[in-house]
Amino acid sequence: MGQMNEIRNIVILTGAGVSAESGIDTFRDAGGLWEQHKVEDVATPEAFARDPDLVLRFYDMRREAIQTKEPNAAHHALGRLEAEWAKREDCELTLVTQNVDDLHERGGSERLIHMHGGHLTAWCLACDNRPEWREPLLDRPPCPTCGVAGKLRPDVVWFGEMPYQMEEIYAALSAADLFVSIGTSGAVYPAAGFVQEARGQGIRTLELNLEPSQGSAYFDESRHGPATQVVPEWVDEMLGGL
Ligand code: BV8
Repeated sequence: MGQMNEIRNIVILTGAGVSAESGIDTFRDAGGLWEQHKVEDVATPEAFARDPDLVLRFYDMRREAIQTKEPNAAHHALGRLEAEWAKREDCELTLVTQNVDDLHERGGSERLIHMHGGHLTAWCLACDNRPEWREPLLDRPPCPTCGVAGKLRPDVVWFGEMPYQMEEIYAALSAADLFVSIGTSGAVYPAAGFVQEARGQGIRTLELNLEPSQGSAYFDESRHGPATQVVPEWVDEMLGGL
């Protein structure tokens, strides 16, 4: 991995694999099927228009599930890396997650971009606010901001919708010395394209995943194993065994 001291700005991308050992199903392990639907067919604006109850039940079930889970050693290691990195002169760490759970926050990460939104805010289509939200949406509750009922949707980026904070992400990527992809299959764009973006700019790339992802060939280095093992090991290496 070359000299660690050359690495100042790091961009980390995580996917469902980083939360797998906390007991949150990945899209693959759940077979990507839910009630005989592929996630790509349920997580779309068209599906929401066609069968809002099906989509709301899908998200109510997952929103409830994540509130019973705990961050794992990988989340905590990334929180530790961020805290240590912040103490270093001219060093930046940006964590971009595709995950919609809050385990990175609870593992100590603060410089976090949820590019596909999150389970714990809702999006009111009447007033466009995104209030904190932990309850079901199936019964069409009123928006806590504007009071209009039945206009709250999951604040999650569906297939065909534009991911959040893309400018910020590309800005962080263009300033990076290292791009690390953790626990993602490399199946969904634009996230799956970040490694090619990094390579194109001559940025070092590392993959930490249970098994080779679809984009594995693009990485300078790939380490395979469970996130709770390979991520703390990598963080210790980056911190010089602090
Ligand atoms: C957009 C939120 C444009 C919802 C998600 C054809 C070609 C290329 C692209 C497309 C195409 N057709 C359509 C597209 C675009 C589409 C896309 O990429 N489709 C795919 C199916 C081909 N993308 C989009 O629509 C995106 N938007 O392109 O907008 C645009 C332009 C202009 C104007 C408007 C719009 C939006 C995509 C976002 C969809 N939302 N999530 C929700 O969560 O319900 S996607 C969801 O699946 C995740 O967020 C993630 O992004 C994606 C893949 O999931 P992963 O996190 O990678 O999880 P997965 O299960 O797949 O893999 C787990 C990995 O972990 C595995 O590798 C496994 O080995 C590993 N693992 C397992 N256990 C462990 C482990 N690793 C370590 N330790 C372990 N213990």
